[in-house]
Amino acid sequence: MKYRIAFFLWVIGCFSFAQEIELEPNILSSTIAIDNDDTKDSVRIKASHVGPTENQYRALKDEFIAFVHFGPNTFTQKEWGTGMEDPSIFELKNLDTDQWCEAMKSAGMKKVILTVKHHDGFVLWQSRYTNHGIMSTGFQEGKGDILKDLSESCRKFGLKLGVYLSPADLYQIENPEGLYGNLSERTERTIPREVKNRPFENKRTFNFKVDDYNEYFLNQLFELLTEYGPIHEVWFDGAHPKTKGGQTYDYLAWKELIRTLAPKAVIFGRQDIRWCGNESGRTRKVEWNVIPYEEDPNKMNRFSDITGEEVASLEKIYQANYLHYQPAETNTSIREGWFYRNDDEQGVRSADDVFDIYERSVGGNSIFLLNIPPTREGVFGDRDVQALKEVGERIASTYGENFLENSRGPIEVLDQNDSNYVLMEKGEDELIFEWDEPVKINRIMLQEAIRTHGERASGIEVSFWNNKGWQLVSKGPNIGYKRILRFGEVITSKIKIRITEARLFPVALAKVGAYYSENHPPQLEIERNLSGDVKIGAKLEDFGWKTYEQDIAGDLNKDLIFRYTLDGSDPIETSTVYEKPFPLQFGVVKAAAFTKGEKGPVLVKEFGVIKKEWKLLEVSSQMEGNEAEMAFDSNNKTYWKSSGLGVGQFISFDLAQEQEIVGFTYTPPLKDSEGMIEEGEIFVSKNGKDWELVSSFQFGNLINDPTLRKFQFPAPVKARYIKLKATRIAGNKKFASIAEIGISKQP
Ligand code: FUL
Repeated sequence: MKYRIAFFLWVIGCFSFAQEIELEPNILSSTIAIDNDDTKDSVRIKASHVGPTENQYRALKDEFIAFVHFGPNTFTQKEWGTGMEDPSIFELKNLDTDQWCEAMKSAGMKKVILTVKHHDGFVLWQSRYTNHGIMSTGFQEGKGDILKDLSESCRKFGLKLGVYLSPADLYQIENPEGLYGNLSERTERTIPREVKNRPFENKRTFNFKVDDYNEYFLNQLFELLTEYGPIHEVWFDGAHPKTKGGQTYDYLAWKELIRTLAPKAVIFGRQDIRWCGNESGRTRKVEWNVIPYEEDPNKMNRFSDITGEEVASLEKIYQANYLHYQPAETNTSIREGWFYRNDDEQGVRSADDVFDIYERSVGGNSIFLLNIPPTREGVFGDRDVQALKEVGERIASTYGENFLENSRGPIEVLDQNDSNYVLMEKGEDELIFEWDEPVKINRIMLQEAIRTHGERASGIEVSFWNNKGWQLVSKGPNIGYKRILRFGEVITSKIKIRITEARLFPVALAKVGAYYSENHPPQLEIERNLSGDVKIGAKLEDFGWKTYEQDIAGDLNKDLIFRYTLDGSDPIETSTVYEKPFPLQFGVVKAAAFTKGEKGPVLVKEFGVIKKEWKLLEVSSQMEGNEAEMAFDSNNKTYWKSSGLGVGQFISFDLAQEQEIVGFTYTPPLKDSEGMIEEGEIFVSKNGKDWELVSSFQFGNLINDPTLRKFQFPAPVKARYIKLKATRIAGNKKFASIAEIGISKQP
């Protein structure tokens, strides 16, 4: 029953006022309308009374879930199909959905969403309503059903199941009898449409006034939601490679069907769950899940993507007509691409990277949806399986032990019951936890009681007791479902959590945890730019698809320090700390990463003379986009490539001044094995005209190991001009190429 409550609001400045609004205390609504006479303060109060539905809450609690993109694209190695693919290209011979589930379970995932139909329109289940799918392939003589196998494996492994059913449908657009945009009338239709000899066990029927494509879509939804066990998420993608005939979607009819047949399912891309706005796994710095709407989202038929950084700040919600609870799903792929292509060129994210995204997304008030695309053999690839396993181990080893459980602190936030909470009033906004023995921690996790009090905290601080006083270790912008704060390791016997600001007090804290994440010093990368400045950093993984910011040396491991030497000795605990790029004429840099008590591998890098003033003298030939200057631009990724046949090709350049040199280095292009110089000759000159052969050289195994090679001259020589001529190309390939050439001097 509703009753009136008075909220006494303290407004910035020194006056207060009271306002009465009708809200049910502690029974939240997932949508609240803003009225004409609402003020900024009453809007803030309303925003603090918007909370998740039971389904949304369960979806949030799943935290880490899987996406599986599988279909004709897996075989054509494309990201988007055309809809014109012959189903026989889907040459699946074996399928092991148990292996998928085992790998997902090992990562700690709770749900899996399969692309039962991607934009190409090919279906992975035995639909009664199309032949464009698994039924027209050789897989199990056309009798196979990937969703059925997956649903059985999910039951076996205790995973929830979801379906991605693409509204865009190229097969239905392109084929002459296709239903998409065929300009058919909206008439009364009964769902499911009967199909001879294919009765449904579920006898429910629905009547909707819809056109052909919407009927097709509803019929397929009916199959998916009644014949594969409980479905926990229905994923509607917003992308459309093509549209036709002004086709619209009767989402309100789809929704009625879903709510009836899958009462536990959340709907993605419509009002239940929203896209995070990118595909790279990035979570906004502040993610509020109370979203401003112009219209009532419960009645809307069309939803636009919510993108940009500021989507639900106070300024935005003050302008809303409706406030609606809608958590974000942070989505990305473990591979470079949503579909599997191959194992040699397609990169796989490291466990470090996935764990970083996990902590930011789950610990940033959102759900983490990670895609793992199966191979053409119907399994998850080895590298993917390994990364998932490592991530699971990392999550379990970090979050498996909550040090606060052995502390003295309020039981309401320490027990396993998320209905218990501590109310933190303004002015009484601190919680203190104490241990008998000091503990070592570098993560704090906080959760608000969003089901009863919504998301309110808008400023949090964590401090630890350093035996003299309180020392601040971390701040956060909000909490909501969950906030994970990461900081450098502290050893302490007391911590304090403070709510510094809130959209409304009291803030209800449901859970607090303190954890330790074991970090290992990473491998390093040392680079020098054209001007001679040396930069040392953690080696970024070679993942070239939609990365956001790989953060191995940042937030993920706040204790990381890089130390280096320039005298040839190995870096130790007291060596120079790397703080910013430093100039180096030439010489050897040795560096290693240190975290508390551990030293990473030592990286040694030798630099020749600075190339800033070098000039090209002559080149035998060059390809457009692979010009000769790229051979000495201090960038390994760009390279010179001849346009003429490799043997006999040469490049010569001016070092800007005469100097004594002792050798040279050759780096072949990393990703182009076309012109690796296996044998050649080096000449020097003092005037750029008369050349003297210094030596011939030879490098082996370049194609398999395309890394820097070093050549020492028989004796030091004085030179201003250098010429390198290729006399043999690795693998007898066509051209000659150089990613980087360096000139060495006597240290
Ligand atoms: C996008 C699609 O176009 C991609 O192929 C993929 O399915 C991704 C999850 O959503 O909109």
